[in-house]
Amino acid sequence: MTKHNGYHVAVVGATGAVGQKMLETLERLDFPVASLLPLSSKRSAGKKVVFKGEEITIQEATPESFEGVQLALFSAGGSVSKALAHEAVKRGAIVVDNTSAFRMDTDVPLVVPEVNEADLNDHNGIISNPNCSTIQMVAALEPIRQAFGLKRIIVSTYQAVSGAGADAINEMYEQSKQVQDGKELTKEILPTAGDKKHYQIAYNAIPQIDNFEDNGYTFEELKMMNETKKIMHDDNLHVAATCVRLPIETGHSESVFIEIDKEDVTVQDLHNVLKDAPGITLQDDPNNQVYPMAVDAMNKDDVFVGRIRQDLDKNNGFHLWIVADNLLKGAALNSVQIAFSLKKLGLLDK
Ligand code: NAP
Ligand code: 12T
Repeated sequence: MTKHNGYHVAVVGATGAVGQKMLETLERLDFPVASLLPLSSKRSAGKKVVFKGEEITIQEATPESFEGVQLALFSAGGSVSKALAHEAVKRGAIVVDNTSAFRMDTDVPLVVPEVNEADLNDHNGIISNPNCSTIQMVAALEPIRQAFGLKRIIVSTYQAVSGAGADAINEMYEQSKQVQDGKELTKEILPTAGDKKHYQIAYNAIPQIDNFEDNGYTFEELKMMNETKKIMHDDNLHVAATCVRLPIETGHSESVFIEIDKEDVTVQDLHNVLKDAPGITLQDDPNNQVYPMAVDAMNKDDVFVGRIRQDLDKNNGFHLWIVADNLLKGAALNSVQIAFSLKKLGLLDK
């Protein structure tokens, strides 16, 4: 029956910055949805979302919510995923989880379809969507790795506030206004809701995303480092990250240095590899001031790559600038693409 009418789909966190984009993306890409179940906390239960022109009442997410659900897209934070993802799987659903709850579990595929779609075949009910900053980086670097090998990545990020949720977007705009009006600033969320101190994001740059770990890296930085090795199936790849939050609504940018495995590769060779790569748009024409920018990437599906330069000291070193919409390719779109891949591989119809 479902083959013809589509699937029974739940979106957990449907009122959130990512959840809203999941609903939009399922509709825009015409994923076959037989029924849509928007779930949230008690706070938003009873409110309505619009899906394909129809108003649907949001329900509180409970274990029983998942009876009859075939596909559940989770984006309501790690604790919600830990409490409910297995409940959904127990009831027959496949879970695509946007949180960091299960990403490094050995029995959970961590998937960017352009890079490692086949890993989906090994799933045990839960599939993890990588961190937003990881996704756009591996999507751009995998074609280079395939062609020339990859030894090392050093990345610095310039991340938008929408990655930290709807409340963080509001905090940035409120503070911007407070600065302009000469008022005292409200500082409640950024750099990260779960930490002790909160700093101004308006007109600032904050070198902290997520909490600090004992080794001095933030968890966001470690996510990029560990997830990249897992997705590329290469424990010997050297990866180091510095993650910074900027007062940008949406669109993460990354300055990336790579060392490839071949000598005598040129910028033109990298252009040739990237210009036909799936999900990548090359924007690299310095003579005409063409390069990717966050404001241009907003609401776009692709990952944008430019500023490609050969290192002047290291023949096998290259510098790139990689930009994507963190709520789309970084989160909702990648999850919906995973859903399409599951369908293509016949994994949703079991
Ligand atoms: P957000 O705008 O703050 O939205 C949070 C959503 O979670 C809301 O829909 C909220 O519902 C729901 N929620 C909160 N507590 C809940 C509970 N106990 N039970 C059910 N639903 C609950 O956050 P967001 O930016 O959309 O991000 C949500 C999560 O997605 C993040 O915590 C993170 O784990 C993940 N994420 C991943 C990436 C990535 O890199 N791939 C990027 C961004 C976010 P109410 O309306 O009822 O409060
Ligand atoms: N703290 O799902 O704050 O790993 O931008 C994504 C984004 C965690 C995640 C952020 C975060 C994730 C953020």
